[in-house]
Amino acid sequence: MIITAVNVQIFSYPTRRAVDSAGHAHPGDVTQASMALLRIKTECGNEGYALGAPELIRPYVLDGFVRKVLVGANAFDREKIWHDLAHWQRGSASQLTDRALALVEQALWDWAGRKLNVPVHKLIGGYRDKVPAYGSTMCGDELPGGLSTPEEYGRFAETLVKRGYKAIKLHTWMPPVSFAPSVAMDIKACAAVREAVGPDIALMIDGYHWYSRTDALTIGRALEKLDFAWFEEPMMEDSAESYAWLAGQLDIPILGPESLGGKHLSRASWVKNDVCDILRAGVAGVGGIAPCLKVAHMAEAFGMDCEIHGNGAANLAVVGAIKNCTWYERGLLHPFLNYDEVPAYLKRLVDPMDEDGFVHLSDLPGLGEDIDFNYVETNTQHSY
Ligand code: LLH
Ligand code: MG
Repeated sequence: MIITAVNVQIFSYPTRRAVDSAGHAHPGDVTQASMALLRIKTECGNEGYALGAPELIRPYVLDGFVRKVLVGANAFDREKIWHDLAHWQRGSASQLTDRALALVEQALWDWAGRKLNVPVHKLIGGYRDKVPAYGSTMCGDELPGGLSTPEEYGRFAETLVKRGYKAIKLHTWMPPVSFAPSVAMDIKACAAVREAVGPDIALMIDGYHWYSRTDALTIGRALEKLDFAWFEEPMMEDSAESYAWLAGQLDIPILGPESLGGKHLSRASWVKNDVCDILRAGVAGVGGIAPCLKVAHMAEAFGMDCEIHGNGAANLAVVGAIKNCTWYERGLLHPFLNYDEVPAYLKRLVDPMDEDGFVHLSDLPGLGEDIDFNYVETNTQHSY
């Protein structure tokens, strides 16, 4: 099945999510945002799709690398295509990112699923049809009634439990919030949430990512008393030594790495050097579904869990395909936003959750994104 065309459509859609000066999402006024629809077409006329940030797959990246590798290749040869693209990264002066690799590879999986009339999570594993979700909050803010105090986290946690969530992960306050980072506030927020939801809800924290070793140790010891399930990315992940130091002193499981580069290879080093207790990888962060599966399977071979980072169809497909991941990360959530609202460019949510907190895997062929192609056409800004 030879690939004949790779195209991108940039379209606009309304969003209530705004990004602060450090890149963290918060609620905002309704604005128009842009999204890229990557389309990979083969000689038989079938197409595969992936949705992502326009800058990832801008014309320079599409012409300079992606089309050169894909056009003329067999769409079933994902591993070969992925390695050829990964090779291009070295000579691309950092222009071809892991996230771009992931987007292209996702579209190839979507193509294969649609072509074979099978959901991708069945093609790549087929472990389960539903998975418990944790409600993953947005980072803390200074919006009254939002996530601006420990008490507000507590109240929001109660709402999430009523919605069905059996687990909650707090993203706490990070700069540019005026009082962030704050060890004391992070501990207070965790205590308020535990107090609000009682002992039977699993809790995790993903706080300021650049704490010192000693600050992280202080938080970790408090989390142990509050019976938290894991402690995520408290320090810069470039320092594996700091994580090994922390994990060596705490009983609470340390989870990572999430934002560290190095695809599946860096995760192998963390396992070999006993740097963490639970491994982490997300499709976008490690360069695709296949490298993400490699991480999860490696973790399984070492008796470790691998918690998949992030929401969305591709991450959900991986979670559905593996055994050693307990939760799907649903979010990011905020009291001012309704996550259950379907985005304008989709016909249904990719991760619908029932009242018992289970997200159901799609039975659609492909990745499970039910794209509203009429909406995309009507709102297309430009194509290339
Ligand atoms: O810093 C943030 O905005 C969040 O941590 C975000 O990156 C989120 O994707 C995350 O870490 N989830 O686990
Ligand atoms: Mg995280």
